[in-house]
This record gives sequence, structure tokens and C-alpha cells, in this order.
Amino acid sequence: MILYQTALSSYSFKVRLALALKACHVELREPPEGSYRSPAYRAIVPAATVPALVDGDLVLTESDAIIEYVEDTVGGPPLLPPDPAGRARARMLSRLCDLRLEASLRRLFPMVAAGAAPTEADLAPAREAWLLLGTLADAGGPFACGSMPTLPDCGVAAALVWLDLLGRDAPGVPETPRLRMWRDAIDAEARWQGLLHAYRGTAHAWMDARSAG
Ligand SMILES: N[C@@H](CCC(=O)N[C@@H](CS)C(=O)NCC(=O)O)C(=O)O
Repeated sequence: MILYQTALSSYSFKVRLALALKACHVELREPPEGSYRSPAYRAIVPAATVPALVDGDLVLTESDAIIEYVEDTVGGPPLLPPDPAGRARARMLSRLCDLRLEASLRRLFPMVAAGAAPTEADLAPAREAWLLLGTLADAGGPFACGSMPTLPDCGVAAALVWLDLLGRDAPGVPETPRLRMWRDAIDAEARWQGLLHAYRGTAHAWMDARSAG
């Protein structure tokens, strides 16, 4: 299997976190000609987004679809709960993470790219989304759906890197104990520590270059 991805892409990082939970090694490739907008990439991946997984004739985009394909075809620890209600809740949390938390953060990138620092007001939608996820997650935690990381935790872990980074100059309301517990569990997840460290470095370098410029 080949995963087309870029080092900075948070959705690519989300998939790499899922692969790490499965101890599934795939070949990582950057889009040809260095861009997901290149004609050469579009010829392989018509949707022209990263991440994209290629497995023989199958070309998949959409991070959740990729992770569910890995879940269905690769052994290792389950990334979805066993029961229908639990699976539906995991998918709901993952969608909410993508559509509310990640999307709110993504809207700030042009501002940061232009050299401005997001204010508390700019960050409010993302922080509200994070609070919402905390109220909908499994109450006992520490992860979204209980004691082990599953599909939604991959997106949340990636988004938290950006929530922290984009909010570094804007004090926010303290997190709830449930969110603190979730965040601590993500940080302590042994299969993620190296990846998180490296990705934080990549994200910080991007942010610092924008702030300096
Ligand atoms: N819903 C997609 C979003 C993927 C996405 O937007 N990826 C960004 C990079 S993080 C991208 O490829 N953007 C290119 C574009 O939208 O033209 C997923 O879950 O994989």
C-alpha cells in the first residue's frame, strides 16, 4: 500500500496516527512534482487531495474512508468499537472533529500565512468544538470511546497540535477535566509519541516561518 501525503497535512497525519496504532507499515510518498495540484498527482488521485491510499487498483481519498479500509483489511487493535451504537458514535465523533474542530482551525491558516496571530475571538469556534467533543465523548474516557484510542482520537490528536499552536498567543478558557484527561491520554500513547513529536516540530516550523515573515 502507498500513502500519498505531505508532512504538514493534518489529515495525512491523522491517517499516519491510525496506521501507527495498527503497526501497519505503508510506503509514504509525496505527491509527484511536489504538489497535490500537479497534473501528475491528479492522474493518480482524481480528487487531488492528500491523504490518498493506493492499494493495487484501489485509490482512496478521505481520511475516514482510508482508516476504515485499513480497519477492514489489516489486523491489529480495532479502531472502531465492536457494537453498532459504539461504531456509529465513533464515526459521529470523527465527523464532528473534521467538520467543526479541524474546519474551524483550517479557516485560520490564511490569516497566519499572512503573518497575523489569531485572537481569542478567532479561536472561539475551534475551542467550542473541542468543548463539544468533550461533552459527547465516552464519559469515563480517557479516549473518545473508552480506554483505547480509536478512529476519532486520530483526528483529535492531529487537530490538537494546531489548536495549541494557533492559540499559543491567545489565552483561552481552562479545559474541562474530561478534556484534560483526553489530552493527557493522547500525549501518553506510546505508539504516537515519536509521530507527535515530529509533527509538532513540522507545524511549529511552519508557524514560526509565517510569524517571522
Ligand atoms: N476530507 C478530506 C480532507 C483532505 C484535505 O482537505 N486535505 C488537504 C491537505 S491537509 C488537501 O489536500 N487540500 C488540497 C485542496 O483542498 O485543494 C479528508 O478527510 O481526507
